[in-house]
Amino acid sequence: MDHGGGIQFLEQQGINLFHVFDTKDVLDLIKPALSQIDFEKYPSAVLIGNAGSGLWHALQEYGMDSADPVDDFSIHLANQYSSQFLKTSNFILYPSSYPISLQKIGMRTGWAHTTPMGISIHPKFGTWFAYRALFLIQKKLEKSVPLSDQHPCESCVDKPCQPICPSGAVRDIGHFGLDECAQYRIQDGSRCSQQCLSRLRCPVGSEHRYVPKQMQYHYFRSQQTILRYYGSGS
Ligand code: B12
Ligand code: SF4
Ligand code: SF4
Repeated sequence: MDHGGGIQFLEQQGINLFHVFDTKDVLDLIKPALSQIDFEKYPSAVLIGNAGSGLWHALQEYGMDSADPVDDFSIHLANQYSSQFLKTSNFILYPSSYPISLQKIGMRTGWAHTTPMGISIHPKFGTWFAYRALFLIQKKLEKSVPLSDQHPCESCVDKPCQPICPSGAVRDIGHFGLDECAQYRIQDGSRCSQQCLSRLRCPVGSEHRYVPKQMQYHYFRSQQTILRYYGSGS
């Protein structure tokens, strides 16, 4: 189906990852978080994300004056795409407080694979991507065909992301130590307060690495969340 120019609009704003699901195909991951809605009304679910720095530059144009600029901009884009281009209503599942695992939903697109450092990897963009919005729409769109590219970590023989991690959190694929990482990040003198050394060492998609201000923004915010979860550290 034609998205009424909506995909081009999103691309211009730095949304370069886009996947349409039949809602029934992701219901097992969504429904436990919000059973009260009538899913029959929403036949399609759209997942959008950004890779690289395009969205960051578009955000500077849009404005960063709110408390949560990236999330607010992402909601704005999801709403514009739904109402202006598809002429339909949506129900935003993310950003929100619903406990829905974007990483698990992302795996079903075929472009996200599990790494030793937990964060998922894209065959082209490496780990330099994030999910920006997940929303249900009241229109049936043609579902996207999942990518079938090879998992980049399987052909990465040396796995340089492992030895560089100072907390020992980066082990085998699917066995990331989130607690060790988080505790290390908030220690005094941590080398990971504003960056992830393992992520920087991964060769896949390094040309799509975030620009310094973008990296600072995301690492600062996640560090604040870690401080709320794990206390103020030593
Ligand atoms: C809460 C949260 C965190 C918390 C986790 C605290 C905790 N133990 O609960 C903290 C602050 C630690 C965190 C950190 C990061 N996060 Co985070 N996080 C989330 C968030 C908002 C919710 C997770 C959740 O509760 N899911 C609901 C439950 C039902 O699903 P779940 O899969 O079982 O959830 C667990 C995992 O998601 C895990 N988790 C959360 N973040 C991360 C990151 C990694 C690398 C791993 C292994 C696990 C993990 O914690 C959850 C609870 O146990 C998700 C967005 C989302 N809605 O999925 C992003 C998300 C998972 N995080 C993401 C990212 C990028 C990061 C950071 C790299 C951010 C940064 N720049 O520092 C770091 C990674 C860790 C590191 N190396 O420092 C991305 C991952 C994208 C990708 N490519 O895979 C997500 C999907 C957000 C997004 N918009 O794309 N995060
Ligand atoms: S360095 Fe290799 S093993 Fe580590 S995340 Fe990158 S591709 Fe995967
Ligand atoms: S942020 Fe630092 S401690 Fe955490 S995984 Fe990356 S390199 Fe390891």
